[in-house]
Amino acid sequence: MRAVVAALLIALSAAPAHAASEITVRVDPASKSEVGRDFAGFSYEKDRVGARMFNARNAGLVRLFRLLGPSLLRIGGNLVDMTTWNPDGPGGRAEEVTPADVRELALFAKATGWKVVYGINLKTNTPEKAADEAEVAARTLGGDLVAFEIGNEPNVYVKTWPEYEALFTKFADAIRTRVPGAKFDGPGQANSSSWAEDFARTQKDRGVNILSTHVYIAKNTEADITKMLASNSSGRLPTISAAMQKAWSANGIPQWRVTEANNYFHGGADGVSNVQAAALWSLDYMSGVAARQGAGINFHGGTSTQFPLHYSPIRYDGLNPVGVQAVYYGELLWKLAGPGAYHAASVTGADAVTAWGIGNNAFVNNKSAGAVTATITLPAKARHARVYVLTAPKLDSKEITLAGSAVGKDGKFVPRPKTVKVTGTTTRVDVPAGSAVLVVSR
Ligand code: BDP
Repeated sequence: MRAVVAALLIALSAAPAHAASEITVRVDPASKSEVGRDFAGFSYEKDRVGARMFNARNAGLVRLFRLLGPSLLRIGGNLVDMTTWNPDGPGGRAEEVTPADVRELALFAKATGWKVVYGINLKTNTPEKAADEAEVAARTLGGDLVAFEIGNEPNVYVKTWPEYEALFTKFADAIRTRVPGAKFDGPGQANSSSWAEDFARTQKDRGVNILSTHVYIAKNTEADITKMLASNSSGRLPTISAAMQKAWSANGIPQWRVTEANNYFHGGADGVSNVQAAALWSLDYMSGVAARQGAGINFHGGTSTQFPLHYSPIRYDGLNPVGVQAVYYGELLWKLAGPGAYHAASVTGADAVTAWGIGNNAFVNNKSAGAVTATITLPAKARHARVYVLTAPKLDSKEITLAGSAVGKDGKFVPRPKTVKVTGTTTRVDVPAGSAVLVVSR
């Protein structure tokens, strides 16, 4: 597979345009999972709350969130365990969070329609301070608070499950005394699901509403377009998704979710994490999680004081958005199809092409070097379909458009999807090389 993709990528850089090859896509009418409105979300570092990145007056950012949402904003990251709670501080300082900062976040949630998973420091905190912050967050965010998350990727600094269970219980118990009925997500391990089953079994009756994990492909020293495009069918992502599905379904937790993810950790790599190939990668990743009945992915982004976040869906200059990039386009194409039932699909006639359906809509993700013409069988009959093409001149290009439109830093998006005929359940669409197509039927 990897060799095939590599060969195709080499061919792409030199290839003259040749005739599209014919492929067949059959979307399975049966479905085991529902894709909700909040499937494609974001994850940000906690220090952005004190820095006031999230405020309802940040008009461009509000619009960029609204275009993708309403969805779920998870606040956490490495910085959650370096940010302290100051109940008496004036606010507006990145290193601490105050009640006034939480108020700004709550107004941002209202303005965008997004809900919040609120991370609380575990590594350098006390249960009492955690509970104090949780009480203010619960009161201020109200119904927009989905869950508390305690610490970030605790398997990085806590060695064993029993040690973590004791620590989590101490913090969660303290929070429960101040916030009766508090909801939690966890265990949110980095690139592992080894505690998921224990966590689900022991916490299922203790307010856990999201069984969570974080999955990146690998460290950014490994960043590579060919490997990135192959990572959804081999490696960590499929293995961890399968384990999460198992732990979730065996224990009756309301949902399992990848609460933080992106392609390569340590901020990703320029030229890999933020180019067209990353948009196509993010689509396959979302499809893989939905196929395993996952409730969604929070793609990590924004800015960090640790390293530049090349993979960020939105690009920033300080606190202000200056544009969107690859993963945002992947999330936007995904969002244009839903919500609805997830359908697997079979593809014949091409190697590096994947496909799936949401509702009576179909995705064809062509990672190959050649254009294809796909004859698609939808789950149900329709008459017409709008066709959204997510494309760029090359797989390593940043010049991405969706249905002929870029997304502006102010959220301006003027898609011009083409209309095609659907005969019964069948339609035909052209999918350029290195592009994804969404067919929205009517
Ligand atoms: C994750 C951390 C996040 C980092 C990211 C990265 O939670 O804070 O920004 O890795 O290394 O593990 O890119």
